[in-house]
Amino acid sequence: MKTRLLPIVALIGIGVAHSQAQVLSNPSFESPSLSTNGWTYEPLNASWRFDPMAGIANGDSPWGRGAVQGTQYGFLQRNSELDQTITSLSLGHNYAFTFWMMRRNGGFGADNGVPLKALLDGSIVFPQIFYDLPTWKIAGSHAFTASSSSALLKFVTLPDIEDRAELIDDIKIFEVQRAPVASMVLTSGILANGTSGDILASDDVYWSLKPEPGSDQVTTPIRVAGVFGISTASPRYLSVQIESAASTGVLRQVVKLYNFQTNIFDTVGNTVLLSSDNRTHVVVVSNPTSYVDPLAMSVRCQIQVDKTSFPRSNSWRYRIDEIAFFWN
Ligand SMILES: [Ca+2]
Ligand SMILES: [Ca+2]
Ligand SMILES: [Ca+2]
Repeated sequence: MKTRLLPIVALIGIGVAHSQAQVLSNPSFESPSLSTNGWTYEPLNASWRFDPMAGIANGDSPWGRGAVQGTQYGFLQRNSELDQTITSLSLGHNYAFTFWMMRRNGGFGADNGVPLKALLDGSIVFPQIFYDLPTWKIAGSHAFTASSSSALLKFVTLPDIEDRAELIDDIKIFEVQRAPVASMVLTSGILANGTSGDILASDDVYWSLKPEPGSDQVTTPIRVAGVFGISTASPRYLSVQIESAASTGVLRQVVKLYNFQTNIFDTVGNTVLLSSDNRTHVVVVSNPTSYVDPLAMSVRCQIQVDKTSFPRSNSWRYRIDEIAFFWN
């Protein structure tokens, strides 16, 4: 088996954690201080720009039943936005953010949620998600690289349906480290072109894979297993970014992470691939510690690719331009 093991020399160093200037003002919507159970559209002096149907609420309001952090939270009703220019980013460094979301839950008229997404300078960093439950849930953005010291962070809700609103609170932006790839091994399928080292950068140099001959009825024609080293046993954030493509539009890419608490691989991502390079982001902010080997302080990732339709011909190719793994 030694010949199939293709260890990769770590090219990406682990950055030194450092104290960081505040990049986001009023991240918990505690300013301006409203009266108990009060609320207002478009509050002034909040550091955020609000659309006319977005605002801040306090405590037990027509919008919700209390904050995650402090006593106040933001709300976005129907199709609306709130945004802020974040500052003090370090050029070329990687960042991500977490926040909490839940649906409108004030018992005042309809209690319905509305799909929410987040953009950074117009690029989606949190995909549109419809979270329609009356309990706060933590959510996490993609990792993103600062291309200047400031950027516009915007939360947007759609569609424009009366009485629907989403609440948000306690946004935390933090620097993330890019983890070195300890190893990346092809455990099912055969090499068509390139080497596993080709996944280290988004440079259109590919690790190109194809199914084993005669694997028509095989459930998992291609499986890649990776190990990423991190420097903590208890991260608050993990994400995998895979830039990949398929030669046919019916290939499915399933991303799994090994759960060291239950000793099974959990499916954390499932996408149909495109014929040109596309980035898949998988973000873990709910109990990320369960995915870290507490002794080796590493994360095990598995990527499976198969065809979603019959016949399972083996004339197709799967190619990976880059796999990047981020943690905090
Ligand atoms: Ca708050
Ligand atoms: Ca590419
Ligand atoms: Ca590459």
